[in-house]
Amino acid sequence: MAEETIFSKIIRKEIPAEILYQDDLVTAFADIAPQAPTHVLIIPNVLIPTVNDVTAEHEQALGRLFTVARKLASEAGIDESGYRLIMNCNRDSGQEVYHIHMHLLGGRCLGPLLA
Ligand code: IU
Repeated sequence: MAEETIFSKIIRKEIPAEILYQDDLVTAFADIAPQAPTHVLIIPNVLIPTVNDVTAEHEQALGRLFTVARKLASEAGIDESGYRLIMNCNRDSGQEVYHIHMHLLGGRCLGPLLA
């Protein structure tokens, strides 16, 4: 069994976070160290440590990450100007929290991906 991270506590509302959306499959909350005017993390409620741990069972929850990203981007008014969705996997990507999460970033020009 993978070890829980602080994100499981955020899902269960055991620690405070600015939760922007929650349903039976996913939770979205504001990143505590925003890198752009809009910086939201969208996570499956089930603990999946990295993308390497994804299986077919997770397809519904992981698909939901995109529909929620789209909804939150629209609500933030950045759907037309544009935004970036990022998922890091393991050390070389800089993954810090081992509960997979989609970063939704926007509200400024983000520049080239590998800058
Ligand atoms: P990464 O993809 O694992 O590098 O991103 C982790 C993100 O989680 C990072 O942007 C942190 O600011 C963010 N975060 C958070 O929002 N709340 C927390 O309690 C912790 C990290 I720990």
